[in-house]
Amino acid sequence: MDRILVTGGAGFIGSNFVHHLVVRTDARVTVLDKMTYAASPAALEELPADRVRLVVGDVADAAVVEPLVADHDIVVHFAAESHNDNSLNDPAPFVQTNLVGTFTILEAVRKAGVRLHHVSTDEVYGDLELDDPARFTEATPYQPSSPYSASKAGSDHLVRAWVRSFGVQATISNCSNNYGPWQHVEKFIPRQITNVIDGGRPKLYGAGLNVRDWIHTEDHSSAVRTVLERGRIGETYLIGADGERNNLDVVRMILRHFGRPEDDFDHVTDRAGHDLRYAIDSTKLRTELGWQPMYDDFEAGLAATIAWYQQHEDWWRPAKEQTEAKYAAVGK
Ligand code: NAD
Ligand code: TDX
Repeated sequence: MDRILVTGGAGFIGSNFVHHLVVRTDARVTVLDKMTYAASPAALEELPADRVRLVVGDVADAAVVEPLVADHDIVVHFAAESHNDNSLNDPAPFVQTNLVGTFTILEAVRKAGVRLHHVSTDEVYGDLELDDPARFTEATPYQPSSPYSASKAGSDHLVRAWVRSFGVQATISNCSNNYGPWQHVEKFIPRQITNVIDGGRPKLYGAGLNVRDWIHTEDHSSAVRTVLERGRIGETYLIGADGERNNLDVVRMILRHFGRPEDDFDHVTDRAGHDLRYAIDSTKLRTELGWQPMYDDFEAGLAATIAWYQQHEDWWRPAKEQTEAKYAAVGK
């Protein structure tokens, strides 16, 4: 039975992955999480105590990380500061957690000889033009735009260097934009859903023509498990589910779902350095490792996500007011 250490396992995607492991494998899981504003203890409730335990700690703290890593067979590294807008307001925690944290994890797996999977983002590749037929592949050059994506790009480079120079047994995945339950209300889709539930209007940055390649978080989890089980050490796999949509279309879809007029939204100040389009070509993951997404109908996945937010107001309500106050302070 594998002992798997999941960093950031109380966050949006990490907690989904922990549930996925409990249901789909017989692994014993330790979550290492600093429990920042982005963590959801509620997302880990009702998991079997003999399969999952939570250690509260910082991935950049070697005194916590090294003994913990040495006690596991695999580390899956989700922990990160994850929100682009926050990285524009204050980049410091992004450098600390995403770079120093990943460095600390790498040193620990190097010393203990433990397998690592590093979870990263398609944002490391910068952006594409709207009419560019190209999509990102594993060979696309890195060109990150924001402090967040630059810190994730740096973390990927550290992992590759530790593989090549020290023979660390690691894989990397770069995934597109996730949606689904438990995503913080600072992020685009939950922010707009909860604005509409509150009788307010969605807030679209700029013209809203920016394209994101949406994937359900369950599909991200199944892809990471596929890489753990069948991925080749030292390789990178792009994860995506052919879900390109522009932000305006997503806002209109949400408004339609609630029976509100399609133009019942506000244009607000655009994000500085706002990436135009992300698009993933996941052929390598699909053909080499045989992975396929389960959620191929975005509108149905979005409707289920809206229903989840309607049913879990007690979870998101405490974060909503403060999040909106932060946006209002910068005209968003
Ligand atoms: P999230 O912000 O919802 O969760 C991050 C988790 O990490 C939180 O539980 C937080 O408490 C924890 N954390 C933060 N700093 C920590 C530290 N120093 N030590 C220990 N724990 C710490 O993020 P998410 O959206 O679930 O993203 C998880 C990972 O997936 C990140 O590495 C992110 O870059 C990557 N990713 C996210 C997306 C997306 O669309 N959300 C897409 C591709 C890749
Ligand atoms: O209120 C909003 N209005 C708006 O138009 C917000 C919060 C966002 N947007 C736009 C910006 C983006 O074009 O929506 C799009 C999605 O924004 P975010 O949810 O902030 O995601 P993004 O910046 O694309 O990054 C996400 O995907 C890649 C995750 O937050 C990252 O962690 C992941 O790496």
